[in-house]
Amino acid sequence: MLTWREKLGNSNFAKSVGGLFSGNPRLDDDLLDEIETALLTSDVGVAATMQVIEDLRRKMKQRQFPDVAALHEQLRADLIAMLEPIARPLVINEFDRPFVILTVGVNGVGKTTTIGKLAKRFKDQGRPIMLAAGDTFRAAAVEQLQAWGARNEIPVISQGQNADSASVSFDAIQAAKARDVNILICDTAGRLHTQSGLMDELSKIKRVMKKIDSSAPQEVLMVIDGTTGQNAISQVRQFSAAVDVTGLVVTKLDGTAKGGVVFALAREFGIPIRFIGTGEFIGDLREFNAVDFVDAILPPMPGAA
Ligand SMILES: Nc1nc2c(ncn2[C@@H]2O[C@H](COP(=O)(O)OP(=O)(O)O)[C@@H](O)[C@H]2O)c(=O)[nH]1
Ligand SMILES: [Mg+2]
Repeated sequence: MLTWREKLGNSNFAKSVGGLFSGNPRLDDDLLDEIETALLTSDVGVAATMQVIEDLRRKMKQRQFPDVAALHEQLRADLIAMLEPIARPLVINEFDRPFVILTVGVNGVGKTTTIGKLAKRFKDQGRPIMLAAGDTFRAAAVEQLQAWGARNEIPVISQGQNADSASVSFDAIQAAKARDVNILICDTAGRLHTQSGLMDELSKIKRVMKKIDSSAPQEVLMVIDGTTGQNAISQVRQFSAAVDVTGLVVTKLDGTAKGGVVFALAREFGIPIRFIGTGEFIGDLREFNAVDFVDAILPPMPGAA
């Protein structure tokens, strides 16, 4: 398996922020300005960027940095500190039967792909798992999940295209209870915050789930495309208003995604990032970890061991 750095090292963040340190820069205000610009263009967002730059500026004024390497080290520490509070893994209780994960997000962000990756991960942990084909909007979506379930010997509850998504979820929780399944992951159709009917449908799915189990869904997992930049912020705001998002997955951080959006999300919402998606293959899902993430997108100081 590729390392985090091999997967995330092509990000715009790695190139623009990391690149500043490779040219033997001088320790001065210009360097701080350049870091500021690089953070902003990597989607870190204004608030998170200001927080980092102000800390660096203050410490530079106090002559706390003997050299550029020391500033680099502080930048790394500040970035890690920003992510540490939201790097909280998804904990699944053995005794939740089922622990229901409701997957939500905009179209094409990687919901169904992430469900496949998660299912594989949980199955490998020996947990009995079931999927619900709640994206009833497109026939292909139901088939996509069914085919995937068949290949991996994971049961998929579905009612076909155009079925009521809430009713699929209701059936699925009942089936999961009957079969003593540990984890049920429910897919949903992608939607935009402007589609108020579809946003209402999400709240309805939640309400219907609660009729069977008042603590369901145990996790509302919102999937975000890491290449969408600052738009991700408004997506999370809108979905949170409709269904109270409890965890995030940021996908497509392989390739040239800017990567900085992770910091913007951390700063803006404080919602835990559970996993990151680093490719189209089944194994391309990593539990989010602040140190590994920062060390992957911020190259080490050149010349440092
Ligand atoms: N490069 C890359 N592609 C991804 C990742 N996750 C999903 N995709 C691709 O994104 C596209 C949409 O994925 P899908 O799961 O159908 O999105 P959905 O509409 O949210 O269910 C597919 O082509 C996936 O292969 C990822 O982490 N990295
Ligand atoms: Mg889908």
